[in-house]
Amino acid sequence: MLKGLIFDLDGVITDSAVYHLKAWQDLAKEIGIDLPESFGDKLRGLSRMDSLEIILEYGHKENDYTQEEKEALAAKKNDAYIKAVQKMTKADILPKMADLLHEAKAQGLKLALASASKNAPLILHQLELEDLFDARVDPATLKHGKPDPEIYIRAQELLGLEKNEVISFEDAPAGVKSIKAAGQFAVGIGDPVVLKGADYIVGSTSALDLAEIERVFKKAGN
Ligand code: G16
Ligand code: MG
Repeated sequence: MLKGLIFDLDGVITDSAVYHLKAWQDLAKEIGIDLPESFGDKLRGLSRMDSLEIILEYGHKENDYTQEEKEALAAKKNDAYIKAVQKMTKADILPKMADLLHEAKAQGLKLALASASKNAPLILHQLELEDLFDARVDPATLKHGKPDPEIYIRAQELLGLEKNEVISFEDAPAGVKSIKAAGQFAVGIGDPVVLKGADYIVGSTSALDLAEIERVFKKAGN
């Protein structure tokens, strides 16, 4: 029986990916790497340091920096990113998402956040959504990033639920892999080809319908 919903943040609740990409592009430019817009999709769901690594590899500069220098680069990107996030308001919540969260709450479902972002508390505050969530995984406490199942297993445990009692929402292939490796029902938001491992897929949050998702979840034997 369905008892809880688990959400990724970036790309599911709000489109912070555009701000991540802009901050990475500015940083990359400073060190001589020209990051195309299409790189944004590669960064989805990856931790800050994993994002920096793939950017340096893309620019053939992965061996040019010490760990300390890499941390300084990541911190610089984060400072720029936080400035952008501080301008976010509840108008930045993706279409239908606020309705879905409130509908779920009204049904008595528990809600958890499974975001790789260390800035998730600040973003939830800006979006005025922090009070809706019963639990939030602190990514600083995780050993592995997505696609490892750790973050979705932790979110489910924080809610005190079993894997067949939750539905998890993701926009990134790494995130869908993480949900499926955790043995949970995955709702993918985005391109069906890219998110093909998910149990139910919508093109965008505008197409989300909680009653329909619950119907498919039950039909799948949950
Ligand atoms: C998000 C983004 C990633 C970002 C990560 C870490 O993950 O999709 O691009 O690198 O958070 O963010 P921060 O640098 O703020 O800690 P998610 O899991 O919310 O999609
Ligand atoms: Mg995401």
